[in-house]
Amino acid sequence: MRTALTIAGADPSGGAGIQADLKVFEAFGIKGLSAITALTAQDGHAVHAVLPVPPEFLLREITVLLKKYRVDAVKVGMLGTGENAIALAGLFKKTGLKNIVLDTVLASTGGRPLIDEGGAGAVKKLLKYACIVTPNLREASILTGMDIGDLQSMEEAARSIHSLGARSVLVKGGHLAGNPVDVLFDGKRFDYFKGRRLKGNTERFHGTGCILSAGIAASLAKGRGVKKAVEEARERLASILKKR
Ligand code: PXL
Repeated sequence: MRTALTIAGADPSGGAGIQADLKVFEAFGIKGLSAITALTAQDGHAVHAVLPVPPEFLLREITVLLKKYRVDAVKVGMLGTGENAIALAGLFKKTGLKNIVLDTVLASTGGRPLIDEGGAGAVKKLLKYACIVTPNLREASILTGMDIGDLQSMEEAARSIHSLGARSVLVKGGHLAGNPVDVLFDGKRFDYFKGRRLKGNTERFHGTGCILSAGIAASLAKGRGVKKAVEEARERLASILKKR
């Protein structure tokens, strides 16, 4: 059975993090494995507290799984600490894991940091292992130091993040005004994925980045190419949002 591993934070409210990722893997018909980077206390609206796992323990969680299972794709989400990011970079270098989807989670929508200070710099060390990286506008702006407010600056940010080592970059336009567009850049060409602006509160959109990146990983695990994986993940996300 095709298998994907999520390396992410735990969300007791179930909408984001490993809980969301495992549900997505199941919906794609693949086996889901998980390694928890941090516990959170949250209620679907706001994150109240974060307790990261030490890097040695995170590596232990993963290496135990890798001894037993063949992993076809990996989704990386919230890391909790820069130390965890650096530990993962070392592991990716050693193991040569493929189809790594990097969701550069830096803060919750409510603004609570989901990685410690300086952690964003450590997350950059993971870019060269990523088959695809999926920053939202705020994260793309932090990774590049650019102001991003329109399609042209999204394209420039995608080029800049690609030059940092990620093979494909999906800059998500959900936080732009108007109907959102996601921009995919593979180093050669741009693809544009247009959506419709949906109404709702933070709870409706909680975990959408997690669901999207997990869907991409699941689709890659099934052997699809990057563009097709983004399409399938977006379709799955749209059907989940319809029911919320
Ligand atoms: O959506 C970002 C995110 C990722 N992972 C976990 C989270 C959140 C947002 O709250 O709690 C565990």
